[in-house]
Amino acid sequence: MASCWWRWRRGCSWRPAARSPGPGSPDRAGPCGPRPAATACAQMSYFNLVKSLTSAFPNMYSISRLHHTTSSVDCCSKTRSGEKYTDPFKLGRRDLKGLYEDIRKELLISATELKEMSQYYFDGKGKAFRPIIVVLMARACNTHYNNSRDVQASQRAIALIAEMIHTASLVHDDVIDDASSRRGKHTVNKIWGEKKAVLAGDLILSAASIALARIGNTTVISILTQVIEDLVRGEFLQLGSKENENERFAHYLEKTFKKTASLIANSCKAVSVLGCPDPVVHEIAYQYGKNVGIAFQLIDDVLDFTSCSDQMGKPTSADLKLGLATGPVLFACRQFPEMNAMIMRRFSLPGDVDKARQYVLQSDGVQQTTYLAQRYCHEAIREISKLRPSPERDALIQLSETVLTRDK
Ligand code: GRG
Repeated sequence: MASCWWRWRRGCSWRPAARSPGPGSPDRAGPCGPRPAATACAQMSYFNLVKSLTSAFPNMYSISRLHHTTSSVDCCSKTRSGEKYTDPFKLGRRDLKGLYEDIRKELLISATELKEMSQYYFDGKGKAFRPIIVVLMARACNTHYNNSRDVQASQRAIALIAEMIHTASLVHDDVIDDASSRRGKHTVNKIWGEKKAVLAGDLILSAASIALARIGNTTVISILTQVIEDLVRGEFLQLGSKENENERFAHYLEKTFKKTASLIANSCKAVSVLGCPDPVVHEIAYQYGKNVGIAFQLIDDVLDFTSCSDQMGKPTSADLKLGLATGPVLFACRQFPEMNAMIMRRFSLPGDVDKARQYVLQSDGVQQTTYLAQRYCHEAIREISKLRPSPERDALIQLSETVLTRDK
């Protein structure tokens, strides 16, 4: 099993970037060339180590223990830059005071019902994962370029816009999936109905577009407009399925990039463009966001099998019920080929969902998906480590670990 996903990755452009991997990097064992025996061996034992760790401690996937030397403790770390910080969320939130009030101001419209609907999710209950990455990336790039750690108003606006695009897509997604709960409360479509929910999502998206236009930077406008196209294409990809196993995995990773990672990657790129003129830095910011974003979604797909509904604030096994074969299923199918038929019929026969869930839990699909997420996080860390040291850069390193250890 250790090498099977390399075959899937072949020909897939959504893999972690594999430019000049350093010694010991798992990317040395990539599909492009023969693997030296010692490296292959090291990778096998590394893989077995991760595998045994993840099966023994399903909630303890810390890559810092396995990969790199940043010491990582829960609430207070000495970072590579030598400064102390509490945690990436605390550090990021300093720049995000009043985030939701500011978003609600963007949505100040006269129609009371439309206003209530479009402001419904801006209640401070989301993780604000995207805005936090965005402001940390802004400060990390500003420091890298001119040693200024201040966040520009336009960069903070990108954090708001990213959260607004994210929320608009959640509102639309819940309509498509006919979802009843999100973040532990009823969805907009359940309260106000589908038609009004679609319009509320549109309104949030239009307010985000107005805020984006106000920044007045055409490069940034085109970067964030790409996200909207990707979200729609990603959702569309999810409606289709592939018969061939290799194509299926590539399709899954492309969908994952478009639905989840593109927003994070392009928001990171946008703040880097606003803070620094160097295209190399823009690429680092983009690659960090892309790799963290893919890892984030892979873990989301794992949590759909391992977490309980209360923790997630939405029903679990939701993906199977929607007919979706995510990472854990695709890996499990290697061990239980009888799942192929179920995948093709999108788990539509009575008992399919329960059977598929059992297969996944009996297989190493959860561990393999987690391992894959670790590799994307490792790549994100490799990218961001190219920036000059700063507390924010190190918080982004820490944050990529949080992606792996999160339980909601
Ligand atoms: C309106 C632009 C637009 C898009 C329409 C419906 C659609 C096309 C795209 C759906 C994209 C989508 C909802 C992807 C899911 C991404 C994801 C992992 C969401 C969960 O993110 P969390 O856990 O949520 O950060 P919170 O609740 O913390 O914000």
